Amino acid sequence: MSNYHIKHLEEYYQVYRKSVRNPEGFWEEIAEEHFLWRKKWDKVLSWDFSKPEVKWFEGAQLNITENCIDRHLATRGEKTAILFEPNNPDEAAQHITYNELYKRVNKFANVLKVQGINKGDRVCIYLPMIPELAVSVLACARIGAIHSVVFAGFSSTALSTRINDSDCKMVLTSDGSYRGAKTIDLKGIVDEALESCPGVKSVLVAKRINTEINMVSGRDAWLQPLLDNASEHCDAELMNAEDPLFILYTSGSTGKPKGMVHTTAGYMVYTAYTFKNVFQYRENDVYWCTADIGWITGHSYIVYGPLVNGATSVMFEGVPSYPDFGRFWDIVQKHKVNQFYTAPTAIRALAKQGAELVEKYDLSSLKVLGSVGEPINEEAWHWYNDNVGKRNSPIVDTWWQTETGGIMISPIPYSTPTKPTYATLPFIGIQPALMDENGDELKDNQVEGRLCIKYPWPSIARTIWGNHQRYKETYFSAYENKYFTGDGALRDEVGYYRITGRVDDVIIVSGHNLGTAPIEDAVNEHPAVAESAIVGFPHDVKGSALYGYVTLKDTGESRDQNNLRKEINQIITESIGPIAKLDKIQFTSGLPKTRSGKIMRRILRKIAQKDTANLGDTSTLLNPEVVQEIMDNVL
Ligand code: 7RM
Repeated sequence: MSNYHIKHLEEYYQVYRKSVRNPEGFWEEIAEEHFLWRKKWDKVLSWDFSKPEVKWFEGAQLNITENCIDRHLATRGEKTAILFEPNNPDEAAQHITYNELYKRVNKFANVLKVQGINKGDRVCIYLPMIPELAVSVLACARIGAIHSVVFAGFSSTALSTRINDSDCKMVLTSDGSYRGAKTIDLKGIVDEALESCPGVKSVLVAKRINTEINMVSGRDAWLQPLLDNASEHCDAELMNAEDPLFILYTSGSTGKPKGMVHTTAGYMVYTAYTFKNVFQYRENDVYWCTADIGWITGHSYIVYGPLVNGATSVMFEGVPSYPDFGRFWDIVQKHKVNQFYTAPTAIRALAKQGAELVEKYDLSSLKVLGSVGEPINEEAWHWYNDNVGKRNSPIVDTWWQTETGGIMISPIPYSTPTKPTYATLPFIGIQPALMDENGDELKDNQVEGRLCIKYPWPSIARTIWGNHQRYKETYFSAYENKYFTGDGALRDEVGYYRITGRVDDVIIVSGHNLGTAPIEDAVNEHPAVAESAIVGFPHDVKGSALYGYVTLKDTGESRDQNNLRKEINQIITESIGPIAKLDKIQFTSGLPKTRSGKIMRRILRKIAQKDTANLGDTSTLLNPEVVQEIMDNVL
């Protein structure tokens, strides 16, 4: 028996040691027992970080959709694969069984084929969180087309840049989308984008909001009639282990977005194995990840990881605030969700609304709570633990990246004792290293440095689409023979990791290296504070000084801002020390965020440094309007 399902801490340590002593033997055993291969591999791993080149399970042949769907039909055909919860709570949820998913994916795959899509072609998917999104992702994988999902909140410019970068031949979209009480004209955005995308030959349109839209003849077609005419069977294309499965764009700190390329076999093995263990998924559990499939979290932990394990995965179309801020808990109660996975930004937004909205619902089905996307600050961690988990469901703070494909540092719930704000221990097979300023590895515990990974894992992105040189420079050039994550981290006395944020967030004040996360934690302890972001700005004496942007809770009372400033600095002094006091505190109605909920400290830093000539592209932000407000009131 391999170690597919880890159930206690000693087992974790034992399996971890095995995975590090003999990575190839370890992953070979996992791969052997839990997946459907058309042909086994000739070689488990070959790698060279100096090129860089990584290959897993070379020589193997498979199709990931046979692992996600076909092989479950005999035992789980009538089990719900995707549980679709619509934006409007009065619309019925859809329980899409594995049998139905098989038919829908195969029909869709046949439509793609008829439309001239072949193995290796790129297909851009610009769809809201409706079943067609998951189905189309799998349909591409069925025929070996490379999907490039673009989050359907991105603008037409962002969309056309991504379509052109990877030469997509086709775009899949819908007439529009629901977002809370609003509708969004997705097809209009696609039309605008395609004015500058000559390579796109066809657009297939799903009906969702039933509005009149413009259809370009010879290019656009409604999806449903094509599906109605398609056969329910489509042979799965035989894919090589290292054939690309998808491209997913992630923004860099400079330059155009990077199309991270993930390949087939390693990605499948790693997302499936992490899903099983990090969420301790058991047959008949209902698992819900609130991310959008437009992000890596949705790819790996709504679609592929859960389905490879034969799980029931909830897919939610709406937003946490509609019809009110109790919606998440309403869904947990309604579908008896067992594992719930969300982002710190959502937790903070819900915490701001108070605990009453949580208490109305029965959340007793919950067994595991997940967090991803940003460092989870101490206050949010406790709020989540106390009010959602009732101190009864372990929180898995999962650190990973688009580039890593799967979860890299995380507790294993019910095994690893958790610690607020710590992602805790490396997952099985992951070999982290903390590096100092001179490029040397810090080997002890109780150190802080830049986080690297020393050894390949199966789901590492293999390249940046069309730009291998940039891939090498971004990830493999800072430290010899190591993958550099771009994050800072500290390791405590027992070897637990805490991610302190992107390293460009590290601020050196009077020679002291300060991570922003712990200071933000202190600021957020103030009862009137909802959220905060801290950046550095140049200072004559200290080199850098700290600038805090703070949003307040909507408590109705107006407070004297100077008193608030004093109180906030008093808390910082008590919890970190006077060195970390903020020189400037600006109160603002919101913080600029990416559409996946990460605070854009880069913009805040430029404003604090009065360097606003070069703010870069703010159009892809969730709330570009706050940028002007913040600039107008800068201190
Ligand atoms: C999964 C995802 C990656 C960046 C990463 C970090 C930050 C993600 C955590 C986190 C602290 C976490 N992919 N990050 N998870 N920081 N604790 N648990 O978010 O490509 O969109 O972002 O997100 O800075 O480098 S991503």
